[in-house]
Amino acid sequence: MRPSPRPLCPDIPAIPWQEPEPDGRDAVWRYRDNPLLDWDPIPCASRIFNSAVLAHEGAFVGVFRTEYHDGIPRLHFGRSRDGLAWNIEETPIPFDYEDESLRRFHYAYDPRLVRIEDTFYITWCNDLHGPTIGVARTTDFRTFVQMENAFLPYNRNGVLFPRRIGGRFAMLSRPSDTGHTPFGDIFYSESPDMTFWGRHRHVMSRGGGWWQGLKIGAGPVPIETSEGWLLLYHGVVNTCNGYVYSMGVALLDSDEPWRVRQRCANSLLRPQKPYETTGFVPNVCFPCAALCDGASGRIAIYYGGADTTTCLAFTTVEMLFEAMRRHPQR
Ligand code: BMA
Repeated sequence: MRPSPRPLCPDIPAIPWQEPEPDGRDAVWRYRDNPLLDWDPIPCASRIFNSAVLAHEGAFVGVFRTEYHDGIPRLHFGRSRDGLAWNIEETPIPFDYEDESLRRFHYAYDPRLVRIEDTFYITWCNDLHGPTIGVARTTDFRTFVQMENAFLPYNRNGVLFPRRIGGRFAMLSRPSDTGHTPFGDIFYSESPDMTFWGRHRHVMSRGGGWWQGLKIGAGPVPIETSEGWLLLYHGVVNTCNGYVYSMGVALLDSDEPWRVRQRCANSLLRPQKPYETTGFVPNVCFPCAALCDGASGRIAIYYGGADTTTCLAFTTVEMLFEAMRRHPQR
């Protein structure tokens, strides 16, 4: 018998968790009290969604896509004791700048948050005369330094790996256009210093099942396992009623993550509940963060619902592998 895949990540004893329903058939199941954040979550904002969460010092921290009443998204910092109830700051993260020319703000959205060695990095969709990948670092969640944008425009869904690979920082991203991009595949890039990015590799393309026929983009920071990196990602189909965003999973090679080892042909989470099908943009499940407890293999996925709500869903390392085994994409 093959040994079961082991998560290679720190333990999070306090990871938010609910068991699936006894008759549950799905590899991913929703938190029963979703959404965590609903309309008008803080006075300055009508919606908080597509946000990033990390376990930190026995509790949880997050960077939140906070949509103001002028419709412009900004990044806010938040804390939670249990990963469920969030205390989100009333003002945007006050970035310092590594270089003064970075001091321009038009919008900031879809953050990801990762710890690499002793530093925490935020990546997000930033404006550089069109969308690209903004990067910032902090060591204490008090002082945040915005660094060089990773790429030329146009690009979205910049997701760092949680450790160096082959001695270099590594990032997934999705080259795009200036608007609602009707195409898109996932690429891999490396950097020796978080400033200069290169050695770009193609990772995987849209296509296969219709749910991911239009475009795909990396979701949460990849989860390291004994078999490779588990990548949760979003896939989009263009329907006669607009784009529909679902979530899928693939396994990337440990040392050469541009090589796809396995990929599930089916979506694992599709817009279905009212807080996913109805909102500012209907029919969106958009994962941006996943906590994984190394001891149990439990995974808590944070995703945006309908560009309006912050939601939570659960799975395990084992169940994601099982889904890829049962429904392989060929
Ligand atoms: C994408 C991004 C996401 C959003 C999605 C659906 O292009 O802007 O932030 O959730 O569209 O509107």
